[in-house]
Order: sequence, then C-alpha cells, then structure tokens
Amino acid sequence: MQTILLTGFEPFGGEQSNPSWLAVQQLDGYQLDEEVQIVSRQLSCVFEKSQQELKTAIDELKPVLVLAVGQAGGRTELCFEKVAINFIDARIADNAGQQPAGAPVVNDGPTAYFTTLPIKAMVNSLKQRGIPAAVSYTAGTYVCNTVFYALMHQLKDKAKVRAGFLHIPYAPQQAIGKAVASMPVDMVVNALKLCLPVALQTTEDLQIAAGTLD
Ligand code: PCA
Repeated sequence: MQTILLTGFEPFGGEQSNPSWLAVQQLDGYQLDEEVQIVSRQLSCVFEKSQQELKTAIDELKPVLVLAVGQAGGRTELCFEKVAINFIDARIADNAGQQPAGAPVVNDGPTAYFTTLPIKAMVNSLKQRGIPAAVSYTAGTYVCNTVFYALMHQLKDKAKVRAGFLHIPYAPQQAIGKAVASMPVDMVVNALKLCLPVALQTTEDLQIAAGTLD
C-alpha cells in the first residue's frame, strides 16, 4: 500500500475553524484505489512546530506524494502554488505568539523551490469538472509558505516523492458578512479526490498557459 500524506492547519487569526483541516480530515483513511491510501495530519499554525510535525509525519509514513493544504481567506479559487520562498515576514503572530519579520525559513537554503506536482494538469482536471482552480505564483510569507518551503527542502534529495501546496478559500460560514469568496468544504474534498489521481498519473506536466500578467 502506498501513502499520500495530506496536511491541513489548525485555526489561526481568530477564526473558529480552518477549512484546510476540515477538508483533509474527511479524507483520512480514504483509498484512492486498491494501492493508494490517504493519511491526513493536522499541523500547528506555528512557524517552528509545523515544520517538525511535517517531518515527523513524512519520516513515519514515507509517503509517495505530499500535498499540504492551507486557508487563504479572500482567494476565489483553489490555488495550486508553484513556488515556495526562503523568507518569512509575518503580518500577524503565529499561534505561539512568534512574529518573525524578514527571516529565512532555512539558514543558507536556496532562495526558492518549485513544487514537483503537475499543477497545471491538476488545475485543468478540476476546471473541466466545473471547480474553480488556478495556478498561484505566491504562497505568501506566513506559515503556509514556510511549511511549503520546509516540505520541499525536506524532500530535496527524494526526487521520487512529489510534493506541493494548495491554498483554499474560506469556508462559507467564515465569509458571512465579509463580502469575500468562499467554497464549501465538500467541494474541496471532491476536488482532492479528483486531482490526486491526476497528480499520481501525470509524469510530465501540461504545457498550457496559466500565468498572470501582473
Ligand atoms: N493559512 C496560513 C497559515 C495557516 C493557514 O491555513 C497561511 O496562508 O500562511
């Protein structure tokens, strides 16, 4: 049996819940087929601790693929992140009260890593099913980017293990009164069920346009 590791985050920034965990939690133990099973883990919204939790999960589970998921309130689509940067600039403190301003994730690490997932193919598969999805070229400078960078750094010598990061919109209940986009958690769950097999099966990503002009 092969394992896909999905991670989601605990709530942060005064929210009662985090849709990333609400979604991936539902897929814990789900079998994509006879050979591939999903295991879901929650990460703390804490710069240092989240990296250790991620490493523990990877060492224990030895996944073939890792997708970390986080909330990006205000985004309108499922955003598959292309690039993780070696930079932390926290607009708000993490859940342990730490607020680094302009620090590296890994001392002397490379400036950035690209995801090793075929994100254009994944986005395409979702759009064909009517689910809003896009490639994103910034994962921000907070805990999500840190986890994404740490993930790619931890796996840099394990070329066979592909990994990436997905930012998701608020759940509908979080968007009440805020005039921002939201996406039902069930739609996120369905999207993961659709795009993870694509990620496993696609060795070369699609060569289709997906960028932004500004
Ligand atoms: N979103 C935050 C951290 C945890 C989460 O779910 C971010 O985008 O950095």
